[in-house]
Amino acid sequence: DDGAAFAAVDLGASSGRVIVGRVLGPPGDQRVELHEVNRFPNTPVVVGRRAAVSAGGAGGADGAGGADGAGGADGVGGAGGADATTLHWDVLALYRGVLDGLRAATREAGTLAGVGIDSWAVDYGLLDADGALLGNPVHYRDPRTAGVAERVFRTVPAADLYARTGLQVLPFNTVFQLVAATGSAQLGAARRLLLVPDLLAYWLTGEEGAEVTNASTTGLLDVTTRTWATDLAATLGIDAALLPTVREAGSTIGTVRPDVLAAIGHHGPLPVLAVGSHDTASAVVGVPAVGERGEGGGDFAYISCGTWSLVGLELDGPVLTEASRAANFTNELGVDGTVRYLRNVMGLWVLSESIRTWDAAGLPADLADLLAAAARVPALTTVVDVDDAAFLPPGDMPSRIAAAAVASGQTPPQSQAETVRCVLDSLALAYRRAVREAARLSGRTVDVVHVVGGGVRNELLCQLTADATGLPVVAGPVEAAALGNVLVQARAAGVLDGDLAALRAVGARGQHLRRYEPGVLVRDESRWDAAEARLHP
Ligand code: LFR
Repeated sequence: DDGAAFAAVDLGASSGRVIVGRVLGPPGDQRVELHEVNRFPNTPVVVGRRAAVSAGGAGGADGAGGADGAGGADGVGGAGGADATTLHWDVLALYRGVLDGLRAATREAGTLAGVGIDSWAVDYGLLDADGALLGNPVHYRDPRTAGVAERVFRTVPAADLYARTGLQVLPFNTVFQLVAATGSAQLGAARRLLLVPDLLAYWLTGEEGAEVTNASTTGLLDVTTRTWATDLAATLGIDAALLPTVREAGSTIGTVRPDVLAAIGHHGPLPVLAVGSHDTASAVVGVPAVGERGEGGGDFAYISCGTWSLVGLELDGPVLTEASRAANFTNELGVDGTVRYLRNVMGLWVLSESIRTWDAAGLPADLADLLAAAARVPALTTVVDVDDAAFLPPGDMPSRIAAAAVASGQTPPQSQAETVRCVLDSLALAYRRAVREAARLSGRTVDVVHVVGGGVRNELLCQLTADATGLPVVAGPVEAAALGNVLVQARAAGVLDGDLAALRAVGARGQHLRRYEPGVLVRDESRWDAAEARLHP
């Protein structure tokens, strides 16, 4: 028996992939086998444009709209004039990669039982009244949102926003992007906003909607009712009619259109199933935590480690305290009514952007070589606060790391190896901070840390994470998001059943997991506190 086959589309900030997931084995002993059938680069593109003369007009309430001239369509880098640029996603290239992948998946599986789509969060496409896409989606790293959050807080205080949405403040939250775009011709012509996975699902099926896990990253969703905060949108001058009906993971979005079926060579109906469409939500489903909670009766923490590192806990309900807000913890919604209580740590972006910088300068840029060299650098020589907003935009990363070291009174890294080691030590330090704060703020005890995603391959980082958190780390799988995507589809299709723990037990079977014990590279735990004190004296 080949088992039912599902296609998982998983789009990350640097690449997209289509993975066939088969559910194999008899009931009670089922497992999932993943096979990647297409991988394609996700390369953002900078495009010049004529800056709008004035953003005013359609702006929202006082200070939130573009009427003060500091925001709106003219806000990018404050440039103005003809040299304004925007950083875009190449969403049609991604859609082509999806179609190519679904064709390959069909060839491999014969018949697919479902398709599920997840991607990074917050970004969206706008449709006009004919359902046509209005321009390429803007990348969340585009600087158009600089200073927007602070302006919004003058209309709706940060504490009120948090009480309602439970969301951490990241400059690129959808709500801030929309306020930045207020008054633009494009937003004026828009009739529908679809988050990236929902946009691709719309192209496959013709059905519009907003899957709730990803909708929870917009800053426009009520974290308690899991529905749009339409009054909040109105207060900020955002047309709530743009927002489509919310749907939960596990529901059926629709069936693939006949023309698309023909294009991918699939015979027979093919349902598109809603999964945790925020990649982090699917990755958390894919965490191979077995047993009720963590190992010793406490909770498991997770680090979904890719371009970003999402560090936190799975909870039954949100934590909306002032202490939680001050610590910038987010309550993103998870599958099955759960809350993903976590913080965004800047992640492997800091490393990959350093390598990109070196490569462009003709310096050695082989990841494996650099990691091997970094392993020989003494631990905790230099640390930086990776969560500093200075590291968010694309560009020369090593210089920014050096500047941050100097600003905190440390000697900057003297070589590429020292820079890489600084990044890894600093990430581990940030994980320590986030795991501890998540536990403290939610009143939980953590006894194991699961690392999933591409970071699993970085053995030095995994070991440092165990050392820094003082907890065992269980690393794997790399493709946790695709695994969680397939598990939720399989349950929706009736191939699996049970709660998240049951799905995780299926997902964990047959995974090659690696365990790292704490105290191996840095034996004395207090050294991490000393390093922390250099950053936050
Ligand atoms: C990870 C992720 C994060 C989100 C960031 C931007 O891929 O989805 O969860 O904060 O990308 O969308």
